[in-house]
Amino acid sequence: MDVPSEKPGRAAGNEIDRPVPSAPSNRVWGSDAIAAAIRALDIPYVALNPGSSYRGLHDSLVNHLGNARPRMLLCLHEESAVALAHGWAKVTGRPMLAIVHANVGLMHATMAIFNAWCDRAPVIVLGATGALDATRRRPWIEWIHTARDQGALIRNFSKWDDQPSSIGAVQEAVLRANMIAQTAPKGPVYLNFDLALQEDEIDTVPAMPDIARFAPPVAPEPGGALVDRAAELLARAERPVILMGRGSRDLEAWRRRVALAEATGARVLTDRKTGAVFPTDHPLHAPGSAGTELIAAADVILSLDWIDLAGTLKTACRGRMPAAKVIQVSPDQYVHNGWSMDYQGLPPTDLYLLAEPDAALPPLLAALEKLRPHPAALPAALPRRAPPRLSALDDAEIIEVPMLATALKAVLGDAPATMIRLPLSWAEGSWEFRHPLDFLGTDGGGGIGSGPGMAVGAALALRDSGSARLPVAVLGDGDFLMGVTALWTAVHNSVPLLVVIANNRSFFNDELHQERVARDRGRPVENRWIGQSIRDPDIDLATLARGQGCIGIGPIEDPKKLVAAMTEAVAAVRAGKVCVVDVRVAVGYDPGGTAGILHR
Ligand SMILES: Cc1ncc(C[n+]2csc(CCOP(=O)(O)OP(=O)(O)O)c2C)c(N)n1
Ligand SMILES: [Mg+2]
Repeated sequence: MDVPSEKPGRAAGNEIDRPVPSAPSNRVWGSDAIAAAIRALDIPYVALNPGSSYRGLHDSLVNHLGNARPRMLLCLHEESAVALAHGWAKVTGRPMLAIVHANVGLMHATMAIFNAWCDRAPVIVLGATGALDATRRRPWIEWIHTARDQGALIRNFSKWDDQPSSIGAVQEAVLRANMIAQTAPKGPVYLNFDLALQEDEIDTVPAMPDIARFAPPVAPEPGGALVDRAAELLARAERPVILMGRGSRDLEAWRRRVALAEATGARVLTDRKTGAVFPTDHPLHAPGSAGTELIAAADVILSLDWIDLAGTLKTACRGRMPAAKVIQVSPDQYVHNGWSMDYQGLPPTDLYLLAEPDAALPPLLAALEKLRPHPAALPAALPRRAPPRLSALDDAEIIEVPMLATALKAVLGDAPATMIRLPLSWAEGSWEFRHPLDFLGTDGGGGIGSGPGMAVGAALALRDSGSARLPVAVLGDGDFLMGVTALWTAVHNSVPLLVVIANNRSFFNDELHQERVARDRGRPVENRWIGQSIRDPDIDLATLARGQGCIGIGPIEDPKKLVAAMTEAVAAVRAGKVCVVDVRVAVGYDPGGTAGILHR
């Protein structure tokens, strides 16, 4: 039996899981070359759950590279590993690595890959297969974990996959994966390494080509007559509306979006499916509840990669074609395929800039400035909703979801926070977004269970960037319970994170669906909770958190105790801890809320 000569463990600071150094040797294996190719990407972490199909690569990452750049983030489920990488990408815009075992590991990872695909998030997933050469396969296990075409499992919702069959081909595949994942529309890619290729001894680890010569392309700026025409339409518009959809976390891009709105005087709608792209307290920002009316009355609609433009227009215009001229700015069509309908309906488009909005704004702004050198006069802000006042917590019997915002705000004041995730039950207007990192959007693919993993990945990226922002994820109890073990990875790696659970003890979204069906069919609506409610026994979520080394607070049921609970939690996170606050909330959704506008 191998006995480690030194206890595995924690060194100072972030340097944990440090391996005992290997004795000097000239012997190298294929997986050392694969690890060296991965190292060239200079990605700090690889989130993984182990498996024998990549035991060669695992050894190389630990013993050849010394578990540094990339350093392993052990996850307790493959879905969390990919969700971690997705959360990281939401903050940085760049890919993290995830490794999943042959067949079964990839199968566990599929929903998270689908979420990344729908969210247009770059993630590099690595995996393995038992030797494709059948004479080299160990009996049983390597046969069940070998598939002729493993990438087929996820090909319909990933941008590219490969199974390179030589070390030279591995180098090229790693470089190509890095480029494709980061070329808009961004998305997940998958590389599958043959076990024999990993485990064969080789003479030397070949040098990698200069990575700078294989950088992802810079997003092209559109130009010419199309941009001029778009600027003319916007300059002449009397009732323009901008639908601000997908956008980066870049502050300059944020300022340009504000400048565009102010140059045109357009009302701006935002969507909670995407991260913060426009200040929600700007006088031009319109609440989602005003969306239908604004869109129906608009004469020009500018969509900046708005998710589901066709659905939004259809709902607002009650099934009719919009009277407004529609300008679409989006590169999304490049990844539409025949399997996934996440491309949504086909929107009527009068002018199409097949470009990333962040790249289209500089030329569009320049063209607008020539036509309209002075910004439009700002109209009065539309009426907005606000979270309940702090005093409401003293009078209430039961905690309503908007009170979570009230209590958090009371504790945080103006200190910066990143709302990594907000639950389905979150009411619009509860929290203002004034910076691109104030909110990171949702899961992308509507896959419940991604919340905890994405929260850990995003919190890690915030920690590593030296951000003073408090990382906060407000999760539904259903979402939390499906992905809860992701939190162990945060504790093990000392990633501060606050998780507040809007615990209605139900998969409540679906209670509403059952209610609707029962109503339509004249059946008893009071049965809507059966097969939906998570009670008898009620789950003690704080205990699940404590069991993994987090600080667990709750269940909090009394509104008067909410501020004290949040105060304790925020202090714990500021001291570097992972803290979970289980808040038992009233069932119910905000009618105008959730997806921001028009979607349910
Ligand atoms: C993987 C997965 N399973 C099931 C669903 C269907 N679904 C959508 S919302 C939801 C309920 C989520 O519960 P919770 O996170 O507690 O939020 P709540 O609706 O209670 O506010 C479910 C089950 C889904 N979207 N994804
Ligand atoms: Mg719930």
